[in-house]
Amino acid sequence: MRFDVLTLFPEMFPGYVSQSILAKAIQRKIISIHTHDFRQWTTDKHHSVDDRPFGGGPGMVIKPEPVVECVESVRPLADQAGRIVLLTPQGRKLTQPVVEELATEERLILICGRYEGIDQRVVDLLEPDEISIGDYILNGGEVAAMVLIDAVLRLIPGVLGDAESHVDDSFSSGNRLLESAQYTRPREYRGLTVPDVLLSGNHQEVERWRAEQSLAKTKQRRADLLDDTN
Ligand code: 9D3
Repeated sequence: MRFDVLTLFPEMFPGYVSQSILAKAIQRKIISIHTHDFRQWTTDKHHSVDDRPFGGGPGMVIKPEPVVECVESVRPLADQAGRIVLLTPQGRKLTQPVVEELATEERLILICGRYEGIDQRVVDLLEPDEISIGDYILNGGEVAAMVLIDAVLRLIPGVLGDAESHVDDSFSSGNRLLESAQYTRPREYRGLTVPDVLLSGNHQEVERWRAEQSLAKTKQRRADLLDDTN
Protein backbone atom coordinates (compact mmCIF):
# COMPACT_ATOMS: atom_id res chain seq x y z
CA MET A 1 0.00 0.00 0.00
CA ARG A 2 1.24 3.45 -0.90
CA PHE A 3 0.62 6.57 1.19
CA ASP A 4 1.20 10.05 -0.25
CA VAL A 5 0.97 12.74 2.42
CA LEU A 6 0.48 16.37 1.39
CA THR A 7 1.56 18.69 4.18
CA LEU A 8 3.19 22.01 5.00
CA PHE A 9 5.20 20.21 7.70
CA PRO A 10 6.87 17.16 6.11
CA GLU A 11 9.53 17.28 8.86
CA MET A 12 6.91 15.94 11.29
CA PHE A 13 6.91 12.49 9.62
CA PRO A 14 10.42 10.93 9.66
CA GLY A 15 10.40 10.24 13.41
CA TYR A 16 7.09 8.43 13.16
CA VAL A 17 8.08 6.57 9.99
CA SER A 18 11.29 5.26 11.58
CA GLN A 19 9.44 3.39 14.37
CA SER A 20 10.10 -0.32 14.07
CA ILE A 21 6.86 -1.83 12.74
CA LEU A 22 6.60 0.83 10.10
CA ALA A 23 10.29 0.76 9.20
CA LYS A 24 10.20 -3.03 8.75
CA ALA A 25 7.09 -2.84 6.55
CA ILE A 26 8.79 -0.23 4.37
CA GLN A 27 11.97 -2.30 4.18
CA ARG A 28 9.93 -5.34 3.10
CA LYS A 29 8.21 -3.13 0.48
CA ILE A 30 4.75 -3.89 1.86
CA ILE A 31 4.10 -0.18 2.21
CA SER A 32 5.66 3.10 1.19
CA ILE A 33 5.14 6.59 2.60
CA HIS A 34 5.91 9.68 0.54
CA THR A 35 5.54 13.20 1.91
CA HIS A 36 5.02 16.22 -0.34
CA ASP A 37 5.34 19.81 0.79
CA PHE A 38 2.55 21.60 -1.05
CA ARG A 39 4.30 24.94 -0.44
CA GLN A 40 6.46 23.81 -3.38
CA TRP A 41 3.37 24.13 -5.62
CA THR A 42 2.96 27.84 -4.95
CA THR A 43 3.77 30.15 -7.85
CA ASP A 44 3.93 33.61 -6.25
CA LYS A 45 7.25 35.01 -5.13
CA HIS A 46 6.45 34.76 -1.42
CA HIS A 47 5.29 31.13 -1.70
CA SER A 48 2.09 31.93 0.15
CA VAL A 49 -0.09 28.96 0.96
CA ASP A 50 -2.71 30.86 2.91
CA ASP A 51 -4.74 34.05 2.74
CA ARG A 52 -7.46 35.92 4.66
CA PRO A 53 -10.97 34.46 4.60
CA PHE A 54 -13.53 36.06 2.25
CA GLY A 55 -16.39 37.36 4.39
CA GLY A 56 -14.02 38.12 7.26
CA GLY A 57 -13.23 36.18 10.39
CA PRO A 58 -10.19 35.12 12.35
CA GLY A 59 -7.15 33.33 11.02
CA MET A 60 -6.11 32.27 7.57
CA VAL A 61 -7.39 29.80 4.98
CA ILE A 62 -5.23 27.55 2.81
CA LYS A 63 -5.38 28.62 -0.83
CA PRO A 64 -6.77 26.08 -3.31
CA GLU A 65 -4.07 26.17 -6.03
CA PRO A 66 -1.10 24.60 -4.20
CA VAL A 67 -3.22 21.76 -2.82
CA VAL A 68 -5.04 20.89 -6.05
CA GLU A 69 -1.90 21.24 -8.16
CA CYS A 70 0.15 19.18 -5.72
CA VAL A 71 -2.45 16.36 -5.91
CA GLU A 72 -2.39 16.56 -9.71
CA SER A 73 1.41 16.17 -9.80
CA VAL A 74 1.56 13.47 -7.16
CA ARG A 75 -1.23 11.31 -8.62
CA PRO A 76 0.77 10.08 -11.66
CA LEU A 77 3.67 9.00 -9.41
CA ALA A 78 1.95 5.59 -9.08
CA ASP A 79 -0.34 3.50 -11.29
CA GLN A 80 -3.28 3.41 -8.88
CA ALA A 81 -5.38 6.60 -8.69
CA GLY A 82 -5.91 6.00 -4.98
CA ARG A 83 -8.46 7.44 -2.61
CA ILE A 84 -8.00 11.07 -1.62
CA VAL A 85 -8.53 11.69 2.09
CA LEU A 86 -8.76 15.16 3.64
CA LEU A 87 -8.04 15.25 7.37
CA THR A 88 -10.46 17.83 8.73
CA PRO A 89 -12.48 18.48 11.89
CA GLN A 90 -15.57 18.45 9.62
CA GLY A 91 -15.03 14.86 8.48
CA ARG A 92 -16.73 11.62 9.49
CA LYS A 93 -15.11 10.11 12.53
CA LEU A 94 -12.32 7.57 12.09
CA THR A 95 -13.55 4.34 13.68
CA GLN A 96 -12.33 0.78 13.23
CA PRO A 97 -14.93 0.07 10.48
CA VAL A 98 -13.67 3.16 8.61
CA VAL A 99 -10.09 1.98 9.12
CA GLU A 100 -11.07 -1.44 7.70
CA GLU A 101 -12.60 0.27 4.67
CA LEU A 102 -9.49 2.39 4.04
CA ALA A 103 -7.24 -0.67 4.40
CA THR A 104 -8.84 -2.16 1.25
CA GLU A 105 -7.31 0.63 -0.87
CA GLU A 106 -4.00 0.15 -2.66
CA ARG A 107 -3.15 3.82 -2.29
CA LEU A 108 -4.19 6.71 -0.05
CA ILE A 109 -3.45 10.35 -0.77
CA LEU A 110 -3.74 12.20 2.52
CA ILE A 111 -4.16 15.96 2.62
CA CYS A 112 -3.28 17.66 5.91
CA GLY A 113 -4.90 21.02 6.59
CA ARG A 114 -3.55 23.77 8.84
CA TYR A 115 -4.70 27.18 10.02
CA GLU A 116 -8.49 27.67 10.13
CA GLY A 117 -8.97 25.28 7.25
CA ILE A 118 -8.77 24.81 3.53
CA ASP A 119 -10.56 26.56 0.64
CA GLN A 120 -13.86 24.76 -0.18
CA ARG A 121 -12.88 24.51 -3.89
CA VAL A 122 -10.32 21.83 -2.88
CA VAL A 123 -13.23 19.71 -1.60
CA ASP A 124 -15.47 20.53 -4.58
CA LEU A 125 -12.77 19.65 -7.14
CA LEU A 126 -11.10 16.64 -5.52
CA GLU A 127 -14.15 15.23 -3.68
CA PRO A 128 -11.95 13.77 -0.95
CA ASP A 129 -13.13 11.40 1.76
CA GLU A 130 -13.23 13.89 4.68
CA ILE A 131 -12.09 12.32 7.95
CA SER A 132 -11.71 13.56 11.54
CA ILE A 133 -9.99 11.51 14.24
CA GLY A 134 -12.27 12.70 17.04
CA ASP A 135 -13.90 15.53 18.87
CA TYR A 136 -10.94 17.57 20.06
CA ILE A 137 -9.02 20.36 18.37
CA LEU A 138 -5.60 19.69 16.86
CA ASN A 139 -3.27 22.24 15.30
CA GLY A 140 -3.44 20.56 11.93
CA GLY A 141 -4.02 17.34 10.06
CA GLU A 142 -0.51 15.86 10.36
CA VAL A 143 -0.94 14.02 13.63
CA ALA A 144 -4.36 12.85 12.41
CA ALA A 145 -2.71 11.49 9.23
CA MET A 146 -0.20 9.56 11.34
CA VAL A 147 -3.04 8.13 13.44
CA LEU A 148 -4.87 7.05 10.29
CA ILE A 149 -1.73 5.49 8.76
CA ASP A 150 -0.93 3.72 12.03
CA ALA A 151 -4.40 2.20 12.31
CA VAL A 152 -4.60 1.19 8.61
CA LEU A 153 -1.11 -0.35 8.58
CA ARG A 154 -2.00 -2.92 11.20
CA LEU A 155 -4.61 -4.40 8.86
CA ILE A 156 -2.29 -4.83 5.89
CA PRO A 157 -1.23 -8.47 5.55
CA GLY A 158 2.41 -8.98 6.47
CA VAL A 159 2.88 -5.69 8.34
CA LEU A 160 2.54 -7.21 11.79
CA GLY A 161 4.69 -10.17 12.73
CA ASP A 162 3.01 -13.15 14.43
CA ALA A 163 4.01 -11.69 17.79
CA GLU A 164 2.05 -8.49 17.17
CA SER A 165 -0.91 -10.14 15.47
CA HIS A 166 -4.10 -8.09 15.70
CA VAL A 167 -6.79 -10.80 15.64
CA ASP A 168 -7.84 -10.22 19.24
CA ASP A 169 -7.70 -6.44 19.19
CA SER A 170 -10.40 -4.68 21.09
CA PHE A 171 -12.56 -2.64 18.67
CA SER A 172 -11.92 -5.02 15.78
CA SER A 173 -15.32 -5.98 14.36
CA GLY A 174 -16.88 -8.36 16.84
CA ASN A 175 -14.82 -7.54 19.93
CA ARG A 176 -16.11 -4.47 21.70
CA LEU A 177 -14.71 -5.01 25.18
CA LEU A 178 -11.83 -3.31 26.93
CA GLU A 179 -8.96 -5.57 27.83
CA SER A 180 -8.26 -6.74 31.36
CA ALA A 181 -5.18 -5.71 33.32
CA GLN A 182 -1.86 -7.28 32.32
CA TYR A 183 1.16 -8.22 34.41
CA THR A 184 4.70 -9.39 33.83
CA ARG A 185 7.64 -10.07 36.17
CA PRO A 186 8.39 -9.35 38.97
CA ARG A 187 5.59 -11.07 40.90
CA GLU A 188 5.79 -8.35 43.52
CA TYR A 189 6.65 -4.71 42.85
CA ARG A 190 6.61 -2.06 45.61
CA GLY A 191 4.27 -4.22 47.63
CA LEU A 192 1.84 -4.77 44.75
CA THR A 193 1.36 -8.38 43.74
CA VAL A 194 0.08 -10.14 40.64
CA PRO A 195 -3.45 -11.64 41.06
CA ASP A 196 -3.10 -15.29 42.16
CA VAL A 197 -5.30 -16.60 39.36
CA LEU A 198 -2.71 -15.49 36.77
CA LEU A 199 -0.06 -17.57 38.52
CA SER A 200 -2.32 -20.59 38.98
CA GLY A 201 -1.56 -22.23 35.65
CA ASN A 202 -5.28 -22.92 35.25
CA HIS A 203 -5.93 -21.61 31.74
CA GLN A 204 -9.70 -21.89 32.03
CA GLU A 205 -9.74 -19.94 35.30
CA VAL A 206 -7.45 -17.29 33.78
CA GLU A 207 -9.76 -16.83 30.79
CA ARG A 208 -12.81 -16.61 33.07
CA TRP A 209 -11.11 -13.98 35.25
CA ARG A 210 -10.06 -11.94 32.21
CA ALA A 211 -13.57 -12.06 30.72
CA GLU A 212 -15.09 -10.86 34.03
CA GLN A 213 -12.52 -8.07 34.36
CA SER A 214 -13.10 -7.02 30.76
CA LEU A 215 -16.83 -6.79 31.15
CA ALA A 216 -16.64 -4.94 34.51
CA LYS A 217 -14.14 -2.42 33.18
CA THR A 218 -16.17 -1.87 30.00
CA LYS A 219 -19.40 -1.30 31.98
CA GLN A 220 -17.65 1.17 34.26
CA ARG A 221 -15.71 3.19 31.67
CA ARG A 222 -17.19 2.58 28.26
CA ALA A 223 -20.82 1.57 28.57
CA ASP A 224 -21.26 2.99 25.06
CA LEU A 225 -19.35 -0.01 23.68
CA LEU A 226 -21.94 -2.44 25.06
CA ASP A 227 -24.82 -0.64 23.34
CA ASP A 228 -24.90 -2.22 19.88
CA THR A 229 -26.75 0.74 18.42
CA ASN A 230 -23.47 2.67 18.53
C1 9D3 B 1 -12.97 27.12 15.70
C2 9D3 B 1 -13.06 26.46 14.40
N1 9D3 B 1 -12.16 25.31 14.31
C3 9D3 B 1 -12.86 24.18 13.66
C4 9D3 B 1 -13.26 23.13 14.64
C5 9D3 B 1 -11.00 25.72 13.51
C6 9D3 B 1 -10.01 24.66 13.31
C7 9D3 B 1 -9.36 24.05 14.38
C8 9D3 B 1 -8.37 23.12 14.16
C9 9D3 B 1 -9.66 24.30 12.03
C10 9D3 B 1 -8.67 23.36 11.82
C11 9D3 B 1 -8.02 22.78 12.88
C12 9D3 B 1 -6.93 21.83 12.64
N2 9D3 B 1 -7.39 20.44 12.78
C13 9D3 B 1 -7.27 19.55 11.82
O1 9D3 B 1 -6.77 19.89 10.76
C14 9D3 B 1 -7.78 18.22 12.02
C15 9D3 B 1 -8.42 17.61 13.13
C16 9D3 B 1 -8.80 18.10 14.42
O2 9D3 B 1 -8.56 19.25 14.81
N3 9D3 B 1 -9.44 17.25 15.27
C17 9D3 B 1 -9.72 15.96 14.93
N4 9D3 B 1 -9.41 15.46 13.75
C18 9D3 B 1 -8.76 16.28 12.87
S1 9D3 B 1 -8.31 15.84 11.34
C19 9D3 B 1 -7.66 17.31 10.99
